[in-house]
Amino acid sequence: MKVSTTLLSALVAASSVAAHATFQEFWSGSTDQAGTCVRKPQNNNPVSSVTSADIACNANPSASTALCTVAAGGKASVEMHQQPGDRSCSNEAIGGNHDGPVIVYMAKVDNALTASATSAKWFKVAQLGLISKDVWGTDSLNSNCGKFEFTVPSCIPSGNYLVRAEVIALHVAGQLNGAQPYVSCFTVNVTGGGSTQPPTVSFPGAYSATDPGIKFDIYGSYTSYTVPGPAVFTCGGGTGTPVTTPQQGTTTSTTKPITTPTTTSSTAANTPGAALYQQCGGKDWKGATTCSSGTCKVSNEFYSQCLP
Ligand SMILES: *[C@@H]1O[C@H](CO)[C@@H](O)[C@H](O)[C@H]1NC(C)=O
Ligand SMILES: [Cu+2]
Repeated sequence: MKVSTTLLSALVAASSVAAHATFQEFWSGSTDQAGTCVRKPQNNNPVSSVTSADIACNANPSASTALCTVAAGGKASVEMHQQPGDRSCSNEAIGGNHDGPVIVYMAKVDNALTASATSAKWFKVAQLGLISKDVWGTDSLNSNCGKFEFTVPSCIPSGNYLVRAEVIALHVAGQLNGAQPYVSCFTVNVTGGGSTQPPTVSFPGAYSATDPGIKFDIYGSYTSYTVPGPAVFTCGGGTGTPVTTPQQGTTTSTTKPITTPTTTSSTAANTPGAALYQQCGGKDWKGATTCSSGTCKVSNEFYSQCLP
């Protein structure tokens, strides 16, 4: 069945409301800082485009009033959930078909509580793109109660930083401007650092709408995925790690081991059916194929949706 692009966009937009998500919480090592140092986005919608000002730290987020302390060379985690304040591990961190990379950047600033997101100079500290066939960084979030762990580079100077956490959901990214960025920034103070200034990029600026990792047909045939933006900065690593995640390769050393994501298949096995407006079929779809509400209707080869 052939549907117009406009209709498909409308269907996908309607389908994804319940599956949207926000990075909300922060961990310094194994210490839960909850939402104390987040510039919290107003809602769980994606940023409108990868070239808008909102791509830096989302659209008019609330001010952060505290700094989370992290040690240079130590671990930190950002945590994503679909709904405000809901940290339940039985709910997917980011739902349904919202597959894509997880990326973390940092930017040195004078005062993280007041720093301008669009003036900040960012370097990438971690990323997790395509892990293996049909397994993405977002599946790692869903296997880890929304958490994504990264290492704060040991050589960067002590002081205030913005941490920028991002998921780029790719379920409509085959269309120009179809990629859905979910971005939150956190305000942190790095202690015990060094004296290396990483090379930096700006947001907006680091991404373009036609980057291979932004305009990407997730339903096509591919064996690798190029995470957008610069290489991951590593102390003493010069050029950093390759941006392309090999399909069967190990992930960057900055990410925690991935438990085998079983979320999608277990969803299919354990739930009576997809909710209204959610996906219920399509090529390579592994989730529920029946609807708990509405009727599963084919939109196109790649997408069926529960409609009233
Ligand atoms: C950041 O950490 C340093 C080192 O512990 C400390 O001296 C400084 O006061 C902290 N800055 C803020 C703004 O908390
Ligand atoms: Cu969505």
